[in-house]
This record gives sequence, structure tokens and C-alpha cells, in this order.
Amino acid sequence: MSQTGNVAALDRILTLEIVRVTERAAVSAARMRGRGDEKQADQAAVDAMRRELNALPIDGRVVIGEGERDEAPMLYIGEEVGTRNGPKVDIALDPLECTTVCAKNLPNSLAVIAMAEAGSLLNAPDVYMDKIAIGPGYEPGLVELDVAPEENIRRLAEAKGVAMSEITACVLDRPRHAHIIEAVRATGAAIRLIGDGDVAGVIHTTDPDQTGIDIYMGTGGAPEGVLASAALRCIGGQMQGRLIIKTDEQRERALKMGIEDPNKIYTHNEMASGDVLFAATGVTDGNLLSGVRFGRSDIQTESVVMRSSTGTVRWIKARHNKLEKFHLD
Ligand code: VTB
Repeated sequence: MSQTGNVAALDRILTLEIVRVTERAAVSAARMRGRGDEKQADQAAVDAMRRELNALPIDGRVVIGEGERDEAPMLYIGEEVGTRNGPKVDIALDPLECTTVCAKNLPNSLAVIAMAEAGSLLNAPDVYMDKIAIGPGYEPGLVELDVAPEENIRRLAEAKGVAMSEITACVLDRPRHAHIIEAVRATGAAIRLIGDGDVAGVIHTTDPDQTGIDIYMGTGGAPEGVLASAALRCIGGQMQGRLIIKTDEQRERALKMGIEDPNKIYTHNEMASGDVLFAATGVTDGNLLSGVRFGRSDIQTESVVMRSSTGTVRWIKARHNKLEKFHLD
């Protein structure tokens, strides 16, 4: 469906409702910030997100979640959430994107959710995905997954009208990316290495003037690829992704999820189609969002919420009264 499609498909009230979901998850995770315990931080975010999701007037099904049913007791793939009185929706979520970062209290951990008309989010298995993404305003297919990094940088610099040395590529700091890093640097372009968090990494390409990032390249989680695609559908920009399916077991899992061609290159429009909502709240401070602040009498959160059908992007700074229910978390 086009971006001007059925505006009423997802109740527009949900646009604001879903922010509560990421706010609650972020506040609960933030209580575990910097304590060196990733599992506890993640669990706190999962519990809070599930509680809040189940209060939403939706008939929801988790398609990207905490894992398969046998490995994740909550928010597993296939779990039904919401009050069931409302639109049928697919949900992709990451209650705490960057658990390690949160445990160390380093920048860019987020609580993230995307919601879309039922059947419109790619049911991606929890494998790796090759990704490339740039911001809005470029012709579709300007950069391509199967083109050498040098050529992608050249094309982007030319289209942006700047020297290659004025382009910055965001790449996850992993040994597997050594060849990309070397190739990009050989063009004169700069690399921004990030420790974790490629959902934020991809979103950063949508506002290079603010973030200093023009392009995201490299291999990260497939679930994070679907979440980032949902954001790009709303905010603009383009992405390509290809699952990395190596074993028979992964191939079977993908097939069960409806993926017949494991080598297919998906565009962001294919990973997240239909009417999509996307929301994220900062847990720790980051380029995109400030982290949760615990004040004397209130808790402050910063979130972004977007909707594909209208292209509206809202930045929401909230003060939650500590005497109210947040106090109970
Ligand atoms: C990325 C990143 C995540 O996993 O997807 C990355 O966005 C990829 O996997 O925050 P490896 O860490 O195994 O390289 C995370 O870092 C953690 O989920």
C-alpha cells in the first residue's frame, strides 16, 4: 500500500498510545542502567512493555520479539497481545535494544516498537542480515547491497553533491566488518564505529545534518533490520537487507516463517509494508534521544513516534509524576 493509502487502517489514536509502551519499557530498563546485569535490564524492559501492550486496544501478534516460544517466555514470536478489541496488527519489538550498552550505561540504548497492519511485517528469523541504508531525497536503488562499498560511497557523494571525504558511514565495530571499513576509508570517507545498536544507526542516516551520518553499512541482526525498516517507512530514506542463512536449521526456520528464497534482497518497503507506526524511547543518552532522567518528583523521558501513512514524526518529552503509577515500577 502506498504512503497515502488507507489512513484509517490503524486507529490514529494508537499513534500516541504506543509511546506509553516504549516509555514504560525505557523507564524500567533505566532503573537497571549501569548495573552490569544485561539480563535483569532486559527482563525489566520486557515485563513493562508486555504489561503496557496488553492494555492497548489491539488484536496484536508479535512477529519480531524476544525469540522463539521455547526460548522466550514473554513477548515471543507468535504471542498474542492487546485487549483483542481493536485492529489486527503485527508487532515488531525490542524492549531493550542494546542490552550490553544499557548494562554499561553507554550511549544509544532504546526501547523500540513497530506496529503494522496484520501481515505486513517481514517475519524474520533471528539470524544476521546484511544491510545498507541512506536517508531521504535520493533516487531508489542509489546504493545497493551487492555493489562494492567504494562505489556506494562514490554514488552517494555524487548525488549529495559533496566530496567523498565529506561522507560518513556508520558501521558496527566488529571484526567481520574489517573489509568494509578498509574499503570506505580508502575512498577518503569517514567511519563512525558503533559498539551496538544498528536500529539507531540506520535511523541516524535520515538526518545527516544532526547526526553526521550519511550511510549505514554492514551486518547486524535481522529483527533489528525489520524495526529499522519500519522507521524508514515513516521518516523517509531507503534500505536493503538480505538474511544470512547458513545452516539447514536456519533455512528450515526461515521457510516456516514463509521465506522461500533465503537470498532475496528486501527493500525497507518489503520488510515493512502497509500502514506502520514506529516508536522509540531513549534509555541511555544517545544521538537520537536523551535517556531517562530520574528527578526528585518526576521521571523524564524522550521519545519519537512516527506514522507511515501521514509521515508525521513527533518528538515527545514527557514528565511522569513519581506519585502516579510509574512509582510502582
Ligand atoms: C546489532 C545491534 C544490536 O546485535 O544488530 C548486533 O543492533 C549484531 O550482532 O544492538 P552481534 O552483536 O552478534 O555482532 C546487537 O549488538 C545486540 O543485539
